[in-house]
This record gives sequence, C-alpha cells and structure tokens, in this order.
Amino acid sequence: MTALSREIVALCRSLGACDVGFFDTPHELGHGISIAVRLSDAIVDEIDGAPTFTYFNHYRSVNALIDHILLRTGILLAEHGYRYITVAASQSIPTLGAYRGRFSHKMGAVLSGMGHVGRNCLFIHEKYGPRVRLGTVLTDFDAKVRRESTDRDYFCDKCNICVRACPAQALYGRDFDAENPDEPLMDYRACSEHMKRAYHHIGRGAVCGICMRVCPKGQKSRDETKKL
Ligand code: B12
Repeated sequence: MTALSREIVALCRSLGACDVGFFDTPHELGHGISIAVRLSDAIVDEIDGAPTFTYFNHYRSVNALIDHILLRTGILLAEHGYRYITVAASQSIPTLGAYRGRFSHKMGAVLSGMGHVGRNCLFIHEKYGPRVRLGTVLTDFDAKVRRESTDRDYFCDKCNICVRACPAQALYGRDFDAENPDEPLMDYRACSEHMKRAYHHIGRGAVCGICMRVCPKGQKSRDETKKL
C-alpha cells in the first residue's frame, strides 16, 4: 500500500467509514475509491413492514456524512496532484437513464473486494452485510491495492427472505452473475413506485429498507458485534 492510500484509509475511517476499498474502472478517470458507512442496527431493526421516520433521518444524515467523506478524500487527492470526481451518495441522474446514478456504488464496492451483491440486489459487506451505505470517488490515482472478499459466511444464502418480504414484489430472486453483470436483479420501477405511493408521508418516497432489514447477513453482523 502506498503512503497516500494509507492516508486515504486513515482519513475515511477517522471520518466515520467502516471500510475503504480501491478498484480500477474503465469509466471516467480510471480508478476508484469505494467507502462504506455502517448503519445503526437499532434504527434498522425498527423497520418492521414499513420504513420509520427515524430511518429516513438516518438515511439523510448518513448520505450527508458520505458526501463529506468523499469530498475530503477528493481534496486530499488534489493536494497530491490527482484529479477526482465525487459520486453523490444518493443522486439519480435521469439523463443517464431511468433509476441511474453517475456511477454504481455497488459496482465500485464489489470491484474493490469488500463484498458481493445478494438476491436483495444490495451490496452485502463481508462483515456488516447489507446494512451499509456506500460512496465512490473516481480518480486518476492508482492505489495499486487489490483485495478479494473471501468470507463465504457473508455470501447470500439464497434464502429468499428478502424476495418474500418485499412489499412491492420487486425482487426477481435472481443471483448476481459476474458473467452477465448488467442483468437486473429487480424491477427498479416497482420498488420506486411503491416507496412513493406507500411511504411518501414517512420518507418522501425515497426510503423503504425492508430488503436490508430482513437479510440474515445484516442480523449476523449485529449478533457478532455483541459477542466482542
Ligand atoms: C437509483 C437508485 C435507486 C433506484 C434503483 C435501484 C437500483 N438498484 O439501482 C430505486 C429507487 C429503486 C432504489 C431503491 C433502493 N435503494 Co437505491 N440507489 C439508487 C442510486 C442513486 C443509483 C443506482 C444505480 O445507478 N443503479 C444502476 C444499476 C445498473 O446499478 P446497481 O443496482 O447500483 O448495481 C448493479 C451493478 O453495479 C451490478 N454490478 C455489481 N458488480 C458489478 C461489476 C461489474 C464489472 C459490472 C459491469 C456490474 C456490476 O450489480 C448491481 C445489481 O444489479 C444508488 C446510488 C449510486 N450511485 O449507486 C442508490 C443505492 C443503490 N440505493 C441504496 C439503497 C439502500 C436503496 C433502498 C434500500 C432504499 C432505502 N434507502 O431505503 C432501495 C433498495 C433497492 C434494492 N434492493 O436494490 C444503496 C444500496 C446500499 C447497499 N448496501 O447496497 C445505494 C448504493 C445508495 C448508497 N449511497 O448506499 N435506489
């Protein structure tokens, strides 16, 4: 690991990231930095058949924190002479297509080796399951750090609990296929329309979180933390 990549990891962690990874990408500046911020188990556990007002606040404050961490990382990169583009924690850019951000944080997180994508179509972190929110900095800095998520305990068990629990019946129950990575695992429109229709009064149609709440991989991280 180079001195700058070490400095980036230390900065992101000091600001609240639970993990930081590096990856190469043919997009934009050639390389990326993926960060994960762990959500509060107590807040996620309160999601019971519907999102809560507290979860909506958490969603917004974690997004703000992620945007801050990404900007601080970018400023550090610029001080060392590198270019950077921060990808907003949560921003759809309709000119890029329906339900698309500038860059898929899940893809960055997978490529950086921090975990994988499960049947709930969420990124499952190798230690915290899906209860993480993500961010990405695109950059021309090549950290030359490569890692692979190997903890199979955190791989999706294909239990389909998320598929059954989704109130919009949006999840196809399909596995992520590295050979065919662009194949959708869910009906984005069904998910989005349900959030707008059913939860507008709670989270302005931006949150649900049931697929994250019910995933046993997230509950496992909580149980393990208690043991420490
Ligand atoms: C638009 C959007 C939505 C849309 C579309 C959902 C979607 N899955 O894309 C709607 C409104 C439906 C939505 C819903 C939700 N969202 Co949303 N959303 C986004 C946003 C802003 C853009 C996503 C995007 O560009 N999608 C385009 C598709 C193509 O990519 P993708 O699904 O992100 O990822 C696929 C590819 O990356 C591919 N892939 C994986 N590895 C690789 C490797 C290679 C080489 C390739 C080519 C592809 C590939 O597999 C993934 C799954 O198919 C992102 C933020 C961001 N910039 O990433 C948040 C984001 C995906 N949302 C998030 C969350 C948590 C939610 C909700 C739970 C709502 C909530 N907050 O309560 C639900 C859950 C839906 C679900 N089960 O996935 C989180 C996911 C965190 C995680 N642990 O995975 C993100 C990353 C925001 C964040 N900052 O953390 N969301």
